[in-house]
Amino acid sequence: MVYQKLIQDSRFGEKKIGLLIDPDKQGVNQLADRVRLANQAQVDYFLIGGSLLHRDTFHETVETVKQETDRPVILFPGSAWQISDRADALLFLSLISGRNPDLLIGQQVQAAPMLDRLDLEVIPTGYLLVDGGLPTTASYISQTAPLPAHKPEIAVATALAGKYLGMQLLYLDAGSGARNPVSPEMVRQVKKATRLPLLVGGGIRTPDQASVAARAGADVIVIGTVAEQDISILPAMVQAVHSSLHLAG
Ligand code: 1GP
Repeated sequence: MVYQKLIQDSRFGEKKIGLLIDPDKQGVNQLADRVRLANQAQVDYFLIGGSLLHRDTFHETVETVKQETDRPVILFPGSAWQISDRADALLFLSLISGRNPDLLIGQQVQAAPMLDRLDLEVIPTGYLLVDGGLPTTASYISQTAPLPAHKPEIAVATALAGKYLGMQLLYLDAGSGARNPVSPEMVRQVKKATRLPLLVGGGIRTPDQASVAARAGADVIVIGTVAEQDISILPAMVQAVHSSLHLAG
């Protein structure tokens, strides 16, 4: 089970890296090569999803990634139709930083009957969008205001509310292509307050930024854009994350 592994790694302070694959961004042939490179680089997880998909390649993308890797494949759905039982788990996201009822509960109601029929691990996830210095596709499409970057206390209150609502995982996301990643101070405070497994992504472009987030308390660093632009950065990113120790506090 993916969640059990996340919990275990989090308890032992083992830092992991997830490669986000946006089904729109690459052809299937190119995708297979990229997944093989990610395997060689020792990427721990593959995440698949996007907040705005133009092309109908979602299922083909999940199938291709599953064929090419034995690492867990986790769905990170932008909407209720991004579901496939070929994946290992699905982040059942509620956008708790926003006040858009469709993304707090509407899409979830649409997805739930299908999830009930499938043999797919479902992980209740509190999803927090954080201001990354530029409007992102995620903030625009979701029609929500992101959390202010320099107000970790609001992130903490939101994350705690998610925890008390029963969410088992938190994802702090500055949004794909963010100018600034989530600050280490926000990561640190959210982790300290909730002690839930924590994914952090959005705008992480360098091994140093990945390491900073991991040391602040992120359990899984998610990268997308930087690897789309230059896949050869993966080994250095993985190495930076795997060698990071959590500076508890
Ligand atoms: C976006 O956290 C992910 O939801 C990854 O962001 O594309 O900026 O790496 P980047």
